[in-house]
Amino acid sequence: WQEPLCEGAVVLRGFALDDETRILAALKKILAQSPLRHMVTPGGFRMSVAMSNCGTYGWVTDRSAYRYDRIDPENGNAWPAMPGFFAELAQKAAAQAGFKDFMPDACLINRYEVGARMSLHQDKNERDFTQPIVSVSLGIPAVFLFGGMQRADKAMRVPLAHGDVVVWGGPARLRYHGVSALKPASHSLLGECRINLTFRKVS
Ligand code: MD5
Ligand code: FE
Repeated sequence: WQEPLCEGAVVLRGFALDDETRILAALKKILAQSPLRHMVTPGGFRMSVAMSNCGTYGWVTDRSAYRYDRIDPENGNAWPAMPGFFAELAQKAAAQAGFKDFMPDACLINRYEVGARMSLHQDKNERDFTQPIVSVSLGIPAVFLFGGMQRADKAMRVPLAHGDVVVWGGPARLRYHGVSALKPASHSLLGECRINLTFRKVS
């Protein structure tokens, strides 16, 4: 079930559902090594979303900058490896949207509890914007804000549910986007939270 949002952006409804059990089991191991944490932005704000990473690179922020790093600053170790089936899932989704041979080297893990949100931003710390970003939604539903090329452009509201996968590429790759504050709800496997995996090609 494919739902194009605009050129380059496609929602694959339920694409990750067959893998939900495996994904949650893998996340449990990853997060035991590199736990979710609330990072602080260069502006000094504590993010309401808790984050961790797996793969060669992880996205981090602190008081000095946003960046990708091979090392988890909390423990000084490399990030946990990206499971092979994570990369395959992302590659299959990208291929469905027309992006061949997507080889992610970073997977950012975002956990939203009720009330958590992500304000409008662009993802531009990666090197090659011809590479898409693949995002996997798990747990309680969220309203995704899909904006334009300017922060002030009006944003489309896109509901995303457990198992939905979105591929953001082409002209959609650099659009402003965010997530509305999560409404209270409960999911049978994840409880009162949403987890989003974003697969990226950083280097
Ligand atoms: C989320 N995460 O639901 C989203 C999914 C992030 C983030 O935004 O940076 O961690 S990724 C959505 C995305 C990525 C790249 C481009 C666009 C959307 N877009 O053009 O709308 O936690
Ligand atoms: Fe983003």
